[in-house]
Amino acid sequence: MAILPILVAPDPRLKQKAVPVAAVDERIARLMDDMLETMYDANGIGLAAPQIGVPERVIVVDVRERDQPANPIQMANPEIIMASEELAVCEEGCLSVPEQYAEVTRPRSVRVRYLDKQNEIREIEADGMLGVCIQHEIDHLNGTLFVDRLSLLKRNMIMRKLQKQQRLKASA
Ligand code: GNR
Ligand code: NI
Repeated sequence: MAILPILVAPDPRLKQKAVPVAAVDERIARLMDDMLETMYDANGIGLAAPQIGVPERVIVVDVRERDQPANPIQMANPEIIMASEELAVCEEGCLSVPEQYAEVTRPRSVRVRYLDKQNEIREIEADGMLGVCIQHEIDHLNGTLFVDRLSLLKRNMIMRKLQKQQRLKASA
């Protein structure tokens, strides 16, 4: 397993659409494990392959509560096959937009079809934090960041703050 560096916006690789995997083979299974290790190391609850510079449709999530045992889900080619009409607002952050947070509106629950680590087709119904996180990760596969779902004004504000913060960090 390996901990990989996470790309930070405005890296152009975060804007590209990722391609489906042909199957979950040994290479993809290894990628899933490296992503999980990278996510845990960064204290994230989700990670998408484009965030580590891999343009393939693979995501990992673990939204367990504090003090609960690990509960990782690793998915290839995740697809939202149903979304509730009802919406919900959640405060989101992103490892690729570090230390910036904003309220994002999304469907309250989604039904997702994906390939698991054994290359088996699976479906889950996800709401709450799991639903938010899976939708956030699938957005990454389509080159979309949570800030792209905000008003232009809010997005520009966050991106300016992020770039200022990154400049300060680089000169520290
Ligand atoms: O760690 C993360 N926390 C988070 C909080 C609210 C909504 C979405 C997320 S996902 C984020 C990790 C990340 O950037 N995944 O792409
Ligand atoms: Ni993210």
